[in-house]
This record gives sequence, structure tokens and C-alpha cells, in this order.
Amino acid sequence: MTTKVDGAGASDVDYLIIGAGMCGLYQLHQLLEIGADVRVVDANSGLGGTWFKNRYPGCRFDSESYTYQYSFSPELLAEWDWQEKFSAQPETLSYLEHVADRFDLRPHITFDARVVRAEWSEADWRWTVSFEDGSQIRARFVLYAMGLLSVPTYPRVAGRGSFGGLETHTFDWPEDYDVTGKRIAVIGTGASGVQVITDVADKVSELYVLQRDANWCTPLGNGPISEEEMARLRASYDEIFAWCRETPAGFIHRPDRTLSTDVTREERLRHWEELYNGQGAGLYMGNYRDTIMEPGPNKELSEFVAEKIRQRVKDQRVADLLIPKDHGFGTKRVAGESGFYEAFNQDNVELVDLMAHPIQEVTEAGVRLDLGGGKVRDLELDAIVYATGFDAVTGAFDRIEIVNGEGEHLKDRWEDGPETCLGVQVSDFPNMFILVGPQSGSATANFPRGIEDVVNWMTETARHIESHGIARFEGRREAEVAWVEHVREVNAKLLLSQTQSWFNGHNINLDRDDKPRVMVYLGGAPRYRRRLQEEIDQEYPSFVLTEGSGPRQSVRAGSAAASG
Ligand code: NA7
Repeated sequence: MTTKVDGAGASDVDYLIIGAGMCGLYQLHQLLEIGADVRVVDANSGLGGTWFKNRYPGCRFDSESYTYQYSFSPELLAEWDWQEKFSAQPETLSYLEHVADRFDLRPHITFDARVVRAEWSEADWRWTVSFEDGSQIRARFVLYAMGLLSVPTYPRVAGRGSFGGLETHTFDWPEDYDVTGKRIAVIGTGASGVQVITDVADKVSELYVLQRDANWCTPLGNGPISEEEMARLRASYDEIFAWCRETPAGFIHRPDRTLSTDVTREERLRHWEELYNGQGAGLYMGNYRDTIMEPGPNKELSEFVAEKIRQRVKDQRVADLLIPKDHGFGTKRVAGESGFYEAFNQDNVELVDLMAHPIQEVTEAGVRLDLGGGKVRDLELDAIVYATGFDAVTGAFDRIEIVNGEGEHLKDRWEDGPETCLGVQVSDFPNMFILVGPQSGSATANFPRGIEDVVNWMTETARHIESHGIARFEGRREAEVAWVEHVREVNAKLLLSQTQSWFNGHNINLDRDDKPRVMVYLGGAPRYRRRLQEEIDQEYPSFVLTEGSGPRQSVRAGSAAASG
């Protein structure tokens, strides 16, 4: 429903996008296509977001390469050849750079521009966005595309920062650092830790893997893509993208409607064997539906994978430590691996159980472990690598002072957990759109597939804004309450919502006392896409849209700025 007002307030740009990663780049392209006045800003010195920052050895994605690309341009699809089934970071970054050059996006991006504050003015319905260097941009609409995992977290251990060698988070890995012959400790065995550990294990002289809890991993099945295979894939792109559109997470793997209990145990095990030895996240995402919903089937599947670990790791004490005890298979994100377990069979690799021997402190020479009873063990090191994860989903928002017209800070609003209107807006924060953030069905999908949904919605919405002369676009509080409730209900059906991971807001993951929060939407990308489309079809019933160019004349005319 729309209210009409007039008036004007100066702005430097109509649409300001924060973040030049995969999402921000695509949004920029789409807004340029509809002739919008748009600018992108990014804190980094180059484009690519996640793929610009994460340069640690072994960094790659766990999505099949040919599904992890934009689908909007047939020409782009025709000219880009993927080298590996699961592309490594340098290739993905080159792809994004190619996209930026091909579509001439760079002139619209300002780098080295870290946003520190964004304040809404009720006087003229503009956002004033302030940067670290003191400069400002005024914008009609601000679109946040800052990534889900762009604020790294570190353990709160004594002495951190005092180490004499390289002390780095995987996210900040110095690209020119050569690990050959070095003594390295990696803290954390999530998806990033698993990759870096596997990659450096046979290059370093000593590798200490400092593990708190184990995580489930399955073989990635990576390998080169031959020219013939690339041609076959390219000829099937339409079907591949159409298929991904209908899977919950936008992957080529789709949960089987069959229940594990519908088949014999022999049949189940045969199927699991095939999935385990297959490609990508098949065992995790393409399995019998009940394995991620029901504790019984999940337990049986977990035991199947645990047995694989026992077979691959020679020392059974180590194997046992690498088998997760606190969560079942697939109830946290499963990491794809390429020889992770075999690394522990090497003499130069040692698994340190932090549950038994916690870090007492980081010293100038390395890490001191507490062995109990007053005893310590010093690991002398050349590098300490924190693969300890991120202040996920909301971390990037918390770093910016986002202030609405009432002087309320978004960080305070979200203190007990984020609340969003369909994952794209926050009530009382008009003209602020979230492209990647909490409770969005797009954010946790295979990223390019998911972001295409939200960017396409945003582009359609911008078209509506421009063609209807909308000055103010704001999520309704009642729609927000309903959406959070819906997300909570849908998520509760999956075992994934019951574990301690960044999916559930244990995102400071250090003290383990974080409250569970409704961070991500697990209802699946197709359902989310349909829900967003409903808004377009029904002229945005969950939002209040106000026509005009600002509040001034509306005040003169005495009309309400935003009625229903
Ligand atoms: P994750 O998946 O959050 O993993 C972080 C790892 O770090 C995990 O093993 C944690 O153990 C460990 N961790 C965290 N804090 C500590 C402390 N204080 N001490 C010891 N160990 C700690 O981050 P990743 O970067 O691996 O992956 C993030 C996403 O990137 C992933 O989901 C993919 O989508 C790509 P815990 O299990 O909490 O005991």
C-alpha cells in the first residue's frame, strides 16, 4: 500500500551497495541494467569479498564449480571454463575479476572504503553513510551485501598477540608466507581448518592440530575438469540451474523423499557407500530425508561415517578423537575434505585434544598447553593459525553504527537476536535493504544460487521504486514478527537447529554461553523465493511504501509520512 508525499533532499547516489563480493557485484550489474544511479563501496582494496580475503592454503569451495557461478549471462557462461570440480580460491577470485571487467563494473566501485556509521534522516529521508577516513556519502537507499562470514573471531586466550612468529586467522592469511619446513599449529577443525591442515600437512616440518570438538567431514571428490567434461557441463547449464533452483540449498544434491526406514539396512549402507565415494555434499544434502530430521536415522548414519574415520586413521585413539561426540552427522555444516584423515597418519602431524589439554597461554615461542596437575607442555612454533571461525551473520552489521530516525542503533535492536522482515528489511529502518544477512533464505544456500534470488527480488523492487516514485520503503513490524516466528518454526524441524554452530548464533564460539538465536532460515531457497515473489505479486503487503521524493512537502500538505 502506498502513501503519496512530495519534497526533495539532496543525495549523492540513489543506491549505495556496501560490499563488492559475489552478491554486491551482481546487484551492481543488475541495477546498472535498469539504469539506476548506483555505487558500491568496499573496505577491501580489491573485489571478491570472501574470495578476496580468504587466501589460506587449501581454500576452495565445497560447491560444484559449475553451480558456483552467475547464471544471468549466456555469454559469460559460454566463455568461462572451470578448471576443477571444486574450484580453489585463486580461480574463483579470477572469475569474479573477469566478471567485473567484462561488465565494466570497476568504475562504479570505491575500494578501501570502510563504512563505520549509517544514519537515517527523517528530515529528508536520506541515509548518511560515514567512512573510516571521515568522508560521507548520502544515499536514498542502502543495500547491505557484507557477507555472512566477514568478521573473524579469535580465542580469548592469554598472551594472544605476543607470539614472535606468524600469528594469523585463516581469513587474514598473508599470501606470501611459505609454510615449507615450518612448525605450525592450527587451532580449529571447521571447514577452514580442515582445508588448511590437509594442504600444509606434507609441506611443514611439524603440524599441531589443536582441536576442541571434532567435526564431520566427507570426501570432496575433487579433480580436474577435462575439456570434454566442460563441454558436456556447458551444454547442460540450463538443466543444472533449473535443478539447483528446486533443491533446498541450491546445490545439485537434493534430499531424497524416501525415508531411510523405507529401505533395508543393506540397501541403505550401499547407498551411503555410493554417496560417500561420490562427489561433494551428497551424503549430507542428498540423503534420505529423515537422516537430518530424526535422531534414530541420524545416529545410524553417524555411525556409518564414524566407521569410515576409523578405517582411514591408523591410530585408533586419534580416530576416536576425530569422531564428533557432541553432534550427529549433518547437524552442523559438514566439511568436504581431500585427505584430511590420512594427514593424521603422518609422523609430523599431531592431534592435540584441547578438551583434555587446553591452551594455557600463547607465549613468544608458541603455545603453552595445560596438562593438568600444574604441568604444562610448550609447543615451539613458527606460526599459529586461528581457524576459529567468524562472528557470523550479524557480526558485519554490529561493526557499523546503523542508526534510525529515532536514534535507535540496530545493534541494540538486535541485542537478543536479529529480527527481520523477510530477511530483507528491519522495521523502523526505512530504505535499508539487507541482501546478505540474518533470516534470509538466500544467504545459507549455495551462495550464487541464493543471492541471485534476493538480488533479482531487489532489482524488481528497485524497478517498482523508480516507476512508482517511491521515496520510502519500510518493513512492517507485524510482518517482521510473523517472519521471525515462521523461521523459528521451520528451523525447529531440522536437527541442524539444535547444535552449537554459527547457524544458531553461537557465533562468538568462544565461551559457549551464547544464547541460541534465529540467525538463518532453513526453510529452503525455493520456498524463500516464492515468499519474496508473493510480495512483488501482491504489491508489497509486508512493507509500507510511500511515493514522492521526501517528507518536506508532505508536511506542508499535512499528509502522514507513512500510513498503510
Ligand atoms: P567454523 O565452522 O565456525 O569452525 C571454527 C572452528 O574453530 C571449530 O572447530 C571450533 O571448535 C574452533 N574454535 C572456535 N573457537 C575456539 C577456541 N576458543 N578454542 C579452540 N577452538 C575453537 O569456522 P570455519 O572458518 O571453519 O568455517 C566457517 C564457514 O566457512 C563454513 O561453515 C563454510 O561455510 C565456510 P568447536 O567446534 O566450536 O569446538
